[in-house]
Parts: sequence; C-alpha cells; structure tokens
Amino acid sequence: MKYLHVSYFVLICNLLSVCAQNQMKEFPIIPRPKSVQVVGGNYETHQINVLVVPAKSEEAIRIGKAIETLLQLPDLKVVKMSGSIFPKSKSITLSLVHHPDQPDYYKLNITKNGIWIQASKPNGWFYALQTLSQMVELSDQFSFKNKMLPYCIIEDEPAFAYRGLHLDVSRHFFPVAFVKNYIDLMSRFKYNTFHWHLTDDQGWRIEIKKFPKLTSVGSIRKSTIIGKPSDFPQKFDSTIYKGYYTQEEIKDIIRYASERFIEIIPEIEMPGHSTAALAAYPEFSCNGKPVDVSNNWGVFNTGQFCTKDTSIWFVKEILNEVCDLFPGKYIHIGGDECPKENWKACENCQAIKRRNNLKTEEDLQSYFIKQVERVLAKKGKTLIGWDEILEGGLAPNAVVMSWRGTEGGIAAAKLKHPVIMCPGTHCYFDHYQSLNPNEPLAIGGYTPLSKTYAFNPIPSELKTEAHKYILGAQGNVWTEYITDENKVWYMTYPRAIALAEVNWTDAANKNYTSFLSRLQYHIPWFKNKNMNITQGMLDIDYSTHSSKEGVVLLLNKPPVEGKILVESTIDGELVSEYLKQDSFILNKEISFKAWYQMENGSLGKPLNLIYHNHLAAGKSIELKETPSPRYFKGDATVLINGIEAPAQKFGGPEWVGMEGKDFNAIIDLGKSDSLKSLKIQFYHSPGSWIYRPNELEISISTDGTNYGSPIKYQISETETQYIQPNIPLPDAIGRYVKIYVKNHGIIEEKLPGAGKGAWLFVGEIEIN
Ligand code: TNX
Repeated sequence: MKYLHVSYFVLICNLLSVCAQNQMKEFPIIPRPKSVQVVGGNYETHQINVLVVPAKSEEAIRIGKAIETLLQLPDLKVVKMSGSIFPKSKSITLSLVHHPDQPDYYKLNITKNGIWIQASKPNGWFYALQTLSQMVELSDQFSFKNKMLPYCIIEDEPAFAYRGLHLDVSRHFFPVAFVKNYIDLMSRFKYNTFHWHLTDDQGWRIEIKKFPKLTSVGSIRKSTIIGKPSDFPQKFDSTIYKGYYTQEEIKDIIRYASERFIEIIPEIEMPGHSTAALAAYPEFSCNGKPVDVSNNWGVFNTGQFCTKDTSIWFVKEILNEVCDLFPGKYIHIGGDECPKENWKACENCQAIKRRNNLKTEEDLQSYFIKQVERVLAKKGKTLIGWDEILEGGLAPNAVVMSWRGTEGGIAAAKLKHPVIMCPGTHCYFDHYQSLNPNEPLAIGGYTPLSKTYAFNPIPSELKTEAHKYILGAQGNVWTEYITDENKVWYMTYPRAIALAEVNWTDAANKNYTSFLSRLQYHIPWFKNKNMNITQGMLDIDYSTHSSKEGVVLLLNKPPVEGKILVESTIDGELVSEYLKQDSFILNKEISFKAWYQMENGSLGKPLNLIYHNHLAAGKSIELKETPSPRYFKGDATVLINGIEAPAQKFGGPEWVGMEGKDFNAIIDLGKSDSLKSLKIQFYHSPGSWIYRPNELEISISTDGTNYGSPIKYQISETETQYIQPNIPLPDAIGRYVKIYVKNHGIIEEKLPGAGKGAWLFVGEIEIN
C-alpha cells in the first residue's frame, strides 16, 4: 500500500477531468435478463402500424396498447390471429409459445419486422413490456427522440416463482392511491406478490362486514409513541391516528394488482399481535379485559386471542370474509411473536390443553393454527405463517415465511414444506441502509444494498432435493418508523430493486458491480417522479489504523467506476479535488467532506470527517477487557484515531461497546511528554441498557511499570445521552496512560434492563 505523506489535499491531486463520454456497457435492465444478444443496428419504431395479437386475448391487447403508448405511436390497427402467429412487417406482435415448465418465460425480439414478444403465458408479455420500458426510458443510447431500438433478442425467465414485497399498513396507514403506486413500482421490477400486512396491535385496517367494530374501534389509536420504546422515559403524541380500507377499495386494489400480474396475500395476524382486534372485541382474549389499540411499538402481553372455541370461531368468521374477498391462493395468518403468559394463566386454554393432550403452550399455538388452516383449506386457500408456526408442529400444508434468519426456512424445507425467505439480516427494509449518522430514524440494524443483493434464497445447508421447496424471497417493509409515503420510498428503494434481481436473475448471472452501474440509470427516473430514494450505496466508507507516521485513513469506494471528490477549507480557501489515491496519513488538523461521484455525475452522501491531531492519535493502545464483538471491529486504535464518535447514535465503527464489563486500557504515546488533559466520550441511553459510568481513574507512567497515584474523576449525573468529560492532568509527565472506567454495574430496579449488567460505550480518547 502506498501512503501519501502530505496532509493537504491541495498538494495531492490535480483536478481530473470528468469523463464526459457516457459509454454504456450493457442494457441497464433490472433485473438482469437471462440472455441478451445484440445483433447490431437499430429499428426505427415510428413505422410500426399494426398490433398483432392472439384472438380472444384481452391481456394481449392491453399490453400491446401499453407498448404503443410507450413508443408514442399513433393508434395501431389491431389484427387478431388464431393458430400459430408470426410477426407481420411493421408490427408489434404478441404470441404464445409452449414452454410448460417455464411459466414466466418471454422472448423479446426486435427485428426488421418490428417487435415480437413470445411468452408462455400473458404475464410473460407483461414482463417483456417492463424490459422494453426500461430500455426506452433509461438510456440515452436508445433515446426515443430518435425512435430507435437496437436489434436484439432477449430471452428471459425468473430464477424463483415467488417474488414478494410486503408493506405494513397497520403501524402507519397508506391510502389506496399510494398502495397502487407501490404495486406499480413492484411490477416495474417484475415482482409478482404483494404481501399486505393489514392488521397488528396498532391498527386494524380491513373492513370486515360481520364485525364492524374491528374498524370503527380497532382502526383508531389515540396517540403514538414519539421516538423509540427504548427511550427513557417514553414520549407520546396526543394525535388520533386512523385509517382503513373498505372492501370496495380492496377489490379495486386487487383488480389493479392483477392487471399487473401481481397476486396479493392479505395478512391477518393471530394469535398474537392482535391488540387492535381485542380493543374492539375484548371477549376473545383470555381475561376479557378492555384494552386500547396500542400506541407503542413492540410485543405486548395484551395482544393475544384466547384459544377457546369462541375465539377460534371469531377468527374463522373473519377469515371466511377475507377468503371471499381475495382471489389468490394464499392467506397469511401471522403467527409470530405471541407471548404465552396469558394462556398459562387461562382456565380455558389450560382445559383445551388437557382435552387435546397438549404439553406446552407452543403445542397450543400449533393447535390454534391447525384449526385455522382447516377453515382456509375449505375455502381452497393455503396458509402462510411466520416461522414461529414451526413451534409445536406445522399445520399440514402450511407455507413458512422465514424471518428470524434462514433457520426456520431450512427446517421447514427439510419437512417438505414450501418456504419464502425473508431473513431480517438481508430482507428487512426498515433497517438502516447506511452508517451515515444523519440517516433518518430507523428501527436499527444495518442492511446496506450490497447485503440485500448478496442474498441467496437457497441456503447452502440445504440438499439439492430440498431446493424446490424454496419458493423465493421477500422484502419486508415494517412501518413503525416509516411514518409517511416519502419515507416508504426512501427505505424500500433501491433495496427492493436489489431483491428483485435476487429473485429473478440466476445466481451465476448476478454481479454487484454490474448491478450498481445499471442502477445508476434508474436513479434519475425516480428523481423525475419526485421520489427520494437513497444513494447510500455510493457512500464512502472509511477505516483507520495507527502507523509510525500517524493515523492511516483508508477511504473505501463502492465497487463501481467513479471518483472521490473531496472538499476542504485550507488556509481560508475552499478547495475541491478528485482524489488520486484512497489512503492518507493524517498528522495535522484537517476537516473535509468526501463524496463519491460516478461517470454520469450521480453523487453519494458526503462523508464528513474531522481529524483532530492530539498526543494519542495514531499511537498504540492495549485493552485489558475485550469489548462485545457486536460493537467492536477488533482494532482498538479507533479509540485514538483523532476522529470523534458521532453524538447522535451509538452504532457505527467509532463507538466501542463493553457488555457488563469495565473498560481498562493502556495507551502508549511513544515517548514521554508533558500531559495537560484527557477527554473521553461516553454514551448514555438507558432504554438501550447503555449507562454512563460513575467514575474513572487515570494513571500515568514513564516506564510502563511504575504508575503515579491515580487521578480519580467523578462523572456527574446528566440526562444527556452523550457526554465528553475533559479531565485535567495537573503537572503530569509520562509516556503510558492507563485509563480505568468502572462499568455502571448491575442495572437497578425499575430502570430499563433491571438486573442485567449495563453496557458501557466509549468513543474517542483524546490526550493533549
Ligand atoms: C418483527 S417480522 C415483527 C414485526 C416488526 C418487525 C420490525 C415479524 C414477523 N414480526 O412485528 O414490525 O420485527 O422489524
């Protein structure tokens, strides 16, 4: 590795000229088609004057007309043909081919005769239309100013039959028009299933004619938590929040989706996550006590149906209506996160256990779900549940949605049950997608685009015979922290585009670099539609380590052609430069912003770095206790890299977290020096069981063996979540600085995490 021994960027770089030529290497189609053959030359589409379709196919006419609009053609003459169809000259031709094992197959041919689309079924024509739309709308090369399309043959079909995206409309409600937009965008990326999470503790959102209170009571909550349940104390607004879909609206959305070859799976949560239903009809809980629709996020003891016969009757009646409303094959009944305490204390539940020879409460949940499956089966529907439905035994034909990792999915596939993969680690679009401390509030986690893209729905643990049970993957959009429509787009896209490729494109044909460069053609399309989707995948990540010369800073670029642009004020003048290298030695004060810029001009979010040169920066440090691997990358020099940990949040590489342990470090400054003060960062967030320490000790030595008497420092109690005491070191001279920070210890009664060992979070240690 080559380091540059200068600290001012102005000395480093000549301004590089921006690559002006927008050379496109491949069609920017996402998901990437199975095969694309470019023949050479272009077809002038304005000459097209007929639309040839199979007789009796409404869909073919609809899709043909959509292509006509896309290509801005005048009204085409529709020619209906029976038997084998071959393209007429100057035509858009839609025909069927017999590929019984490839139900989603299509072949898009752009030839001397025009555009010919062959497909196994009408949905294949629709997928070809999406491919064509992207070719037309996204690339200058096929610009429809010239009304030209390249001669080519695209043959395509998906890797997985199930390609799902989910939306939680309970925690926050989204109106019909928005749901339609959501479905539209799904269809652009060849999704075929919309999982509609219609009920939960915080709101019941589907009209059920037989039980009107489900919506008149259950769709309304009186207030909503502000911030996180882990905030201490919790805060609530006093605004009524409500919304639901009438059955007419639902029918309208179902129709809209089916025109886009998208099946809707409604989810009606049971037996847990049912507070909203029980607020309307408390008689179906174990204790029958009135409850309010939840105004908080989490898993509650108030939210379970009793397993008694009348409760099962109630959910069966609801499901009967739901089955009649939704024409699709699947009904999702939830089944996740159901605390069992109420069942343990309930005479009815215990009697049912005895009567049915059930040993545990998990068996009781399984009993409940099996009853529900029977009613669905009578209606010709298949039950889907979250992976908790494995506990106590799966209902005979259930499909498992694996969310707590892939383990549930693996277990279900081994039992020969169909599986949909949506592990939180890769498929939860409510997680953070960037480490930038200025990201809007999210539930937690870190699922960057690259991670979603890397997901393989087929776990390596599964034998080949069992692969067929993996139907596909799904992205989940839980909306506790996704309060409005703009935030839905921001969180869902582009991760949903990456997952579209996971589901559609064969693993062997996937490539993240290619994906990122194709994606850059889609970003302006979203911007034009006023949709703010993240460019977090262009964020520059950094790492540091100590060296003899100082702190080594390494800027990590995303894996796609582009350059890092740096802006800094040097000697009062604003300088911006393209960097020629990505590692530097920091040994003087500097603050700068860095962006990633691609050839087409698109920019990532700025990385703001402030380097403060202090005596410990870039030196060595030894930790006596190992931090938790969840909050420690293994190199303790982050604590002395001259870069402060962000005050807004404790995640990210600059904070080091000790779980229930003290912090005990020795810093070696390399040589003896006169020391004036030591500044150290701590985080305090009781709701997350992170507690500020009460006291610390600093001892100084010139030889590393004999230390002077410790300087003790009491940390005052404050409500702020971030503190940075600056501790004077009077008359100190030394080379070794020992810092001992005593953990808060066992968390006291009545405080969050009571009885557990507190977390201690330490950031930069600055010695001056
Ligand atoms: C877990 S995923 C849940 C949801 C939450 C989500 C937040 C699942 C089956 N249950 O109720 O909204 O985490 O990420």
